[in-house]
Amino acid sequence: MMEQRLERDPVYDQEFARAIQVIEKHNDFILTTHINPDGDGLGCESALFLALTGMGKKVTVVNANATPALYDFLPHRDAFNVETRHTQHHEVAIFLECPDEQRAGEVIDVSRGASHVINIDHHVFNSRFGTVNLIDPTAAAAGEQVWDLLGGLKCRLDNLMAIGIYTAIATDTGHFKYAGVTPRTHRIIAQLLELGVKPDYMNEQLYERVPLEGLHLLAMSLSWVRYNARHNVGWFSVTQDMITATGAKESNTENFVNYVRAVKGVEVAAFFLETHEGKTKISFRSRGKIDVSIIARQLGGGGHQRAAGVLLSESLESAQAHVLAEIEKRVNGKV
Ligand SMILES: [Mn+2]
Repeated sequence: MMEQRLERDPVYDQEFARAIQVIEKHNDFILTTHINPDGDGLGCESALFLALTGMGKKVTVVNANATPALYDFLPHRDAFNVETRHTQHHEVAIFLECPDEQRAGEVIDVSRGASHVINIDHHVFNSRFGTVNLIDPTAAAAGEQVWDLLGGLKCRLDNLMAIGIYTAIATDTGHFKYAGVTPRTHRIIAQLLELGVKPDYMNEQLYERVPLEGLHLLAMSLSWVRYNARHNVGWFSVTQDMITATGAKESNTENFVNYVRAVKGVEVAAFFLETHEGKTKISFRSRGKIDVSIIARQLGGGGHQRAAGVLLSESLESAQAHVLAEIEKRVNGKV
């Protein structure tokens, strides 16, 4: 499979200028990101919250799910509300990393919840549901786009905003290792360091606060890794029984899948989490040849070429059977 050719939206600069105008002219904002929020969406929310409130604006942050404990160091995460449906109207809604409005859950009704909708995303496929659409698949993280936006606004950039943006970029790039990383990424990181962000502090917050229960869960689940006959697809699962046995949390499984992608010869890794609601959450990782976002989208999820996911309303066994068959078809060239 060919690498997707990534291009910035040709009208990006005009849309960027419109976004600045809309933000400067209005005072009442709501921010949201996709369901099961990650470091990119949450880091952007943290930085934007600080920037906009610093400009004297009223800012409400609402996500469909709670902030994972991993991100409890983010400045102003206490301002992140969890609501299934927010009914209050705001002048401007800013969506972070949502290829379509449904990815945010049903938090905001796009047609009624706000007069202006600013859609900031770096996915290749985006439905352009905003009244302003900042779509840039050449950005390694939405954090790069938000950093540009903050630069265009009349606001003072500070260390706390820089922590949010650093978190966004670091987590979306596997700590500056993935193919999406560009000279621009490192130029932005240089600016964040100039604002006082400490790389060792960020590393400790993001990767060195693993709860012991989480480590036990990792060990238990990794002992059950399976591979296909060609050894180019690897998968494993976490069941509710394993979570009970170890005392870990579902959120501790974030990034488990990367351990299997790291195995020599593995092109696609899949991780299946049996959720407490009896659903199955699947994370896909690819080494690059296979576009796992296609597999995820076909199942109703989304993501990027090398990292994607989906939540299925079916049991672990049932999900594994057909998802693995789908991966096998893609990897071994039957499609
Ligand atoms: Mn992202």
